[in-house]
Amino acid sequence: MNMRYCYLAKRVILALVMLAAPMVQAATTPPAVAPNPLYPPGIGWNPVVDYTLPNFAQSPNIRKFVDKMPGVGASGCTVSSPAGTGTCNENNLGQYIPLALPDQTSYLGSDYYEIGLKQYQKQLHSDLPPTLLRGYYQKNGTDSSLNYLGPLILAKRNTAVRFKFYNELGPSGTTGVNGGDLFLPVDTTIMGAGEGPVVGKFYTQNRSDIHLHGGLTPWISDGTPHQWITPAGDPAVAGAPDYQKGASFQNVPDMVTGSVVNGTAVPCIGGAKCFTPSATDGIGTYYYSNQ
Ligand SMILES: [Cu+2]
Repeated sequence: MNMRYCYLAKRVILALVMLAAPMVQAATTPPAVAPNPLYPPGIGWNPVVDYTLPNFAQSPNIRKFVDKMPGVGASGCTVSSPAGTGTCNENNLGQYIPLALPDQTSYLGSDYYEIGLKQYQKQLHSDLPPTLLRGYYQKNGTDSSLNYLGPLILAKRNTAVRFKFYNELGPSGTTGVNGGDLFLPVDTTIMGAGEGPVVGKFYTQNRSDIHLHGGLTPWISDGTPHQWITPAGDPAVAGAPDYQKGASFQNVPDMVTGSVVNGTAVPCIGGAKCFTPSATDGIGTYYYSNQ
């Protein structure tokens, strides 16, 4: 092929590409989306976005700076009605960050919290409908509300924080507000997200784990990728121990009954707070040194 022919061929290909472009556009004419009555014109669902397709432009158009940041609400605070002037320092949508209340008597020298994980909905902006979220709340305090980003735990240097953590997500195979399957697509080809040790049996999408950065945390409480737990009684993992708790999951020895470390029985301090662990209890205990 001589140079001139090659040049011509390139021009033809270019022309074809340019011709093809408008045709592709015509084939993907934005679908008719009914205006959302919740929102004034210019706000709300964008008519040129097809919200039925998986993409990363799912949010409607929203206004800037219309909602206040949620403040921190101390134990015993109240949200006003309408929201915005209560003692929880909540914003106009009623959101605030609950200050977790430490139990300082069950494990002397430690701040002890019982924390639950649930799926819930929250309106994150005045121009958005409620968003489905997963998050934490305190079970042993006075405020068990589900607030994004969950309770605030004020820790002090050299005072350990202990958790009894409950995975209370819904059962596998269910979706919706109380569902256990993730509401986002899961790429099961990523290591740890798909098949477990049993061929054809997948790890569940309601596993959870807690991880703290920068606290000189012992490895058993470090929330590594193999230390997840599943909710109590999830039918998808019945009779399959490898799928109930991660392979390197460990409880804090003195927070459970019957723990033996290096051949010595570990005394269970704070008697009432100790429990008899099982692979299906949906519970994990954590110790953060905060050193
Ligand atoms: Cu980290």
